[in-house]
Amino acid sequence: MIEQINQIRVEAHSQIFSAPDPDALDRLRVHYMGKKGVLTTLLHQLKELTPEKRREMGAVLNEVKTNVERDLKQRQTELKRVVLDKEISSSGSADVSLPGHFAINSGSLHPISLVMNDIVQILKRIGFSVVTGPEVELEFYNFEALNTPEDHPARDMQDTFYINPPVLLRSHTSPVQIRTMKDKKPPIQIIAPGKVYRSDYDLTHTPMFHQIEGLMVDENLSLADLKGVLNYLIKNLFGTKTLRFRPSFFPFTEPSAEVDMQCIQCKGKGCRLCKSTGWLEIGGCGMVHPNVFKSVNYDSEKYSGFAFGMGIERIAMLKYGIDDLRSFFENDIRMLEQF
Ligand code: 2NM
Repeated sequence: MIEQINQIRVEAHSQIFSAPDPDALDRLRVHYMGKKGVLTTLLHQLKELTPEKRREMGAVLNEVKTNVERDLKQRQTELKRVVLDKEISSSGSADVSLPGHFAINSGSLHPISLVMNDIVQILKRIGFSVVTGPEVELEFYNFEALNTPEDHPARDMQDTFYINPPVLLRSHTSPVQIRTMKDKKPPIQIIAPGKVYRSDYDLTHTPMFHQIEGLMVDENLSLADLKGVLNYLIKNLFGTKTLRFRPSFFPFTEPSAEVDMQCIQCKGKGCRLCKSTGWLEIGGCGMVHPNVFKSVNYDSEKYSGFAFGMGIERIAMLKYGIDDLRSFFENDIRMLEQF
């Protein structure tokens, strides 16, 4: 029996490693390890031996069996590689355009960024340029130059985040317009998008939110030009052109107005979204106040200008039908991946 086992040991190894393909290898597996395979048969024959011989032969046989199993496994791995190499070389090269084995999650833009980009791109088409400025500002650019008096409620500690007076977090992006006007002579046609900060936190207010403001200064600009720009913007953003201007007050514009858009849900008939008014407030606007021009050394006899501003969160809620402001700031992937 020992000669037989030793012969198998030598033969099996060389046969396994010269098996040309997976089918030939499988036939060898059956030949040695199968139910009627040569190793299995020998194992059955052990019981005909004396206990002493059985123990001796059993140990040798088990060692050979383990080696054959290991050789089969190793050759299988080698042959898989051979088959794959053959497939790749017969097709000329690997097809790198094949989809991967795993779904890769791609990122997407935050709805606030989407709306911001939309508005910027729409206004760029009619000649506006984007300008940015610091979020940590000085009282001068945030209030004083904007004709906002010392005792104006907006300057109150309760509404504005003061870092160390006169240093504060800007409460609107208008200081960017002031900086631009101090730098450049008219004509000016700019938009200032960015983050702004106010000490306010409830269902409809967050201490940080996003704004975009526009400013145009030239000779002979009028309210008609302002209305033209806003009509164009809202037509391209929401598909409606029906706007309403309600008289209002801002320290930096005169006259000033709140801008309402006809309700996009009920088309003005009245619904829950517009609280039965038929209108949705989308921003504010006005003609630049002469005192603002004075603070940037523009001649208000020669130049006139209009400005407008809107909150991006509010626009995004209307555009995408989002009813909870807080969902913008929670970064819940189930909300974000819908955009
Ligand atoms: C608004 C509403 C009305 C505005 C004014 C200016 C500046 F710098 F030219 F005076 N920038 N932005 C303005 C005017 C902003 O947002 C609701």
